[in-house]
Amino acid sequence: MTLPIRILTAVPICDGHDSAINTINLEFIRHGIEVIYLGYHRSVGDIVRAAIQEDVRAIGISSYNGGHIEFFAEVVDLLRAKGAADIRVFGGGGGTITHDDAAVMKRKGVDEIFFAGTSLADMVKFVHERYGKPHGKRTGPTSTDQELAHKLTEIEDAAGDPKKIRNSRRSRVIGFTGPGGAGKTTLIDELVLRFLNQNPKGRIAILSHDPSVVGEGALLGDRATMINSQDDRVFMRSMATRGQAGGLSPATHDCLALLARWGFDYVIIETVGTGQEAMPFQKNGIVDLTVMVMNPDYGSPLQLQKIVMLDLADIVVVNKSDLQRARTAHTEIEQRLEQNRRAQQLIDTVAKRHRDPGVNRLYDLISAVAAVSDRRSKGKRRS
Ligand code: B12
Ligand SMILES: Nc1nc2c(ncn2[C@@H]2O[C@H](COP(=O)(O)OP(=O)(O)OP(=O)(O)O)[C@@H](O)[C@H]2O)c(=O)[nH]1
Ligand SMILES: [Mg+2]
Repeated sequence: MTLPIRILTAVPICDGHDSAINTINLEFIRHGIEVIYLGYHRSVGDIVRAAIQEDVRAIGISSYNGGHIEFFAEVVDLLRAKGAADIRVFGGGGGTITHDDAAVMKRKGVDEIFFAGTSLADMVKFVHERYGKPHGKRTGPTSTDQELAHKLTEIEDAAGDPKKIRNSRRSRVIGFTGPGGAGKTTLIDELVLRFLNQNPKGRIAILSHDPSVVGEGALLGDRATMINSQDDRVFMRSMATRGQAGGLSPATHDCLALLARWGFDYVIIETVGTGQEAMPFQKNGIVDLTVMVMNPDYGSPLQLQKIVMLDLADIVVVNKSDLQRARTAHTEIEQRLEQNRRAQQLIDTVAKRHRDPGVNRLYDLISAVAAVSDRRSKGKRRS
């Protein structure tokens, strides 16, 4: 089976023209390409960091507001400086990039520039022909992030042939799940902000999932929602489920095992938006704490009865508490959890609000649980 091509797409800093790249992303994923979309208004540093962590074969940049000669060249130069010249660069910008500009850009190391009037089919063909082959043998990684990124690619591409990564975990692993659009990524990004502020030397990893069917492409869009996580102390990797139902990918377990012994303080895992029957962390045995993020608009209490994760989660979050139905949702979910007779916590949050007290409470709770499990494992080691 041919492995999906992974590429990163983005729009440069001070540029909000994302309509072209949104159209192109859709066309790419329809043709089997996995696109990690970083969003618009992105700096050279953010783009290169993301491309290295995601270990993509190429970066597609869509630029309309000028400065493209310098911007594309800076991306190429920074990739080279980081020992990641195997990640190629291409892009377009309609009529704002002239043929003369494109010639200069190519001399500076850009593979291709697409002009106004190019068909989407031609761009898809280019990506398949130019970036169809996996990275060949690469020179040794120049950073631990790059080494980790290469290893994750090996694991992902060998999924189905598990490598049996040793589960000798050093990090605390927190699993986030919940229905599509409930606010999982926004919430994780806010928790990351608190972690970075309180741990000046700490590092955190995020393994984030979006759905895909075997042999088809995927839009891996969680990075576009992240603001605080665009930081050198955050290692983020996006994965497509590649045909596996239930919210995770066939390679998740091994990737998670590797991340968990790499030396991060926390590893956070986000599932795809899940349905009523999903129990994504049951088989993994590697998650310390599970957080179920709910949207207040789930329907009626009858729907709540059917959601299996509400029996299993350690913490249930009613996000979007700014919405009108949130109060009712809190009461209904509280009643649902009482039937479980377990010590589950219920927290209301507004993840999209800065300094939200609910998110603070969630952060404190996660830190407290982590501290208890640290003490326990230290105790075990001593005895
Ligand atoms: C749509 C549009 C907008 C929309 C943007 C909506 C959105 N969310 O993207 C709105 C109205 C919001 C807008 C706003 C502005 N715009 Co405007 N906008 C355009 C417009 C009309 C079309 C661009 C477009 O999306 N084309 C559709 C794409 C699919 O086709 P294409 O451009 O021909 O691209 C082809 C290839 O290049 C390739 N391609 C493009 N990108 C990529 C990337 C990859 C990876 C690949 C493989 C291929 C590829 O795909 C296409 C295939 O045929 C252009 C004018 C024009 N006709 O180009 C101005 C234009 C880009 N805008 C312009 C300006 C100045 C602005 C504003 C500053 C206006 C203002 N004063 O407020 C703001 C800035 C917005 C911001 N925050 O950055 C100028 C830029 C001038 C310059 N650079 O010198 C232009 C050229 C208009 C003009 N002639 O003055 N704009
Ligand atoms: N009103 C409101 N909107 C929010 C809140 N938190 C997140 N959102 C919005 O909800 C939308 C989805 O947020 P995400 O964080 O991408 O949700 P998600 O659960 O990660 O989505 P998937 O990964 O696609 O399942 C975004 O437009 C957010 O801005 C909140 O507390 N209140
Ligand atoms: Mg998400």
